[in-house]
Amino acid sequence: MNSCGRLAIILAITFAWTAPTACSSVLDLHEGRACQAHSQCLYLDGPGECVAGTCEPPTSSTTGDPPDETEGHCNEAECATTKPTALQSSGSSEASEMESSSTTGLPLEVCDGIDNDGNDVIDDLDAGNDGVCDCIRVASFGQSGIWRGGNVFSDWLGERTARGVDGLANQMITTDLLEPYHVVVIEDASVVERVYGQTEVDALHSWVESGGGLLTLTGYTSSAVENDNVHRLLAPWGLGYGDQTILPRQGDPVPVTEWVEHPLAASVATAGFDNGYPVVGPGLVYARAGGFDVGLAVEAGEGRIVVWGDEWIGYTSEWAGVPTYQMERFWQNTFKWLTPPSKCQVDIPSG
Ligand SMILES: [Ca+2]
Ligand SMILES: [Ca+2]
Ligand SMILES: [Ca+2]
Repeated sequence: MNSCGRLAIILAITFAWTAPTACSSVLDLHEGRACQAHSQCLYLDGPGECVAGTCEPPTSSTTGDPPDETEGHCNEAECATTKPTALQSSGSSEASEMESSSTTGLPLEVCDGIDNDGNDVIDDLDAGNDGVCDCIRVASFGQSGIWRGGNVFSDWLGERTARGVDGLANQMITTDLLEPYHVVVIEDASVVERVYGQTEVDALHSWVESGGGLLTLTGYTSSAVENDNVHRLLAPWGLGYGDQTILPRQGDPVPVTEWVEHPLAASVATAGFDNGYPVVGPGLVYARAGGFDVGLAVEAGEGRIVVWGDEWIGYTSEWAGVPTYQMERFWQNTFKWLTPPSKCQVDIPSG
């Protein structure tokens, strides 16, 4: 199958087969991406391979014969009337599972907005067993920080999901723009070059109350106006940040070690913090450090909000070589809790 057919498959699966296409090739979700294991290479036609640190397509030995066009692999009409191909990855054992499921007729979960396997959870797929739903849709507004290495939303999340994050930067926040996403992250909102308008505030408020998951970060610049824009977005819930910066690092980042029992804090003992702001407003303070509230969990209508007082957790270097920090688990918990309970819920592996 050529590249056009591959694109047809993912478009058909993701958007419930709304895009008519002609057959031509297999979609390689992680073609050419950096990897450390086969499980990080997601392909639709079977498990990919991690060769010399780069994802490569499935070999013929793992995929078998090219799929017949009548088996849901080509155009809209055919895919809509036959069983879709699973978003599959992660080694030969899972390839066997896919074959077994085809044999028994049990449907496989795919990223299509439908509960294919009938377990009452939509799109609960984690082929790599990395604790992050492959089908999760995440968008970020604002700008990532530059003070440490790596961006959790682009590299770490990209390796664990089919779509990674859509960086929407300074786009206008509208109901239509937000609609496809499970989780929205507000990064440095002081750089969007405008004050968020009331229609944007209302759109985000409505989206959260209808089941969206919102995460806000701060502490990027220590500017007096840094929080003005994010405060506009959080105002409908009376949430925000204090005025004074707190907890600058003294050598190492300040360890956050006070956690309450909550899914966001499960198996997390320490996270790092450096020069952020205290969180304020009605909600559950789930993390504290140095006498300050630094993490707030809020249930808002059918949606959820996490207000975190710093941006330091956004750098993947935050946990690299620091075994005393459980930042990876922090993020697995955060994406899981912010995702609606009936969608994209996958188990987080222990350890
Ligand atoms: Ca399901
Ligand atoms: Ca599904
Ligand atoms: Ca995953």
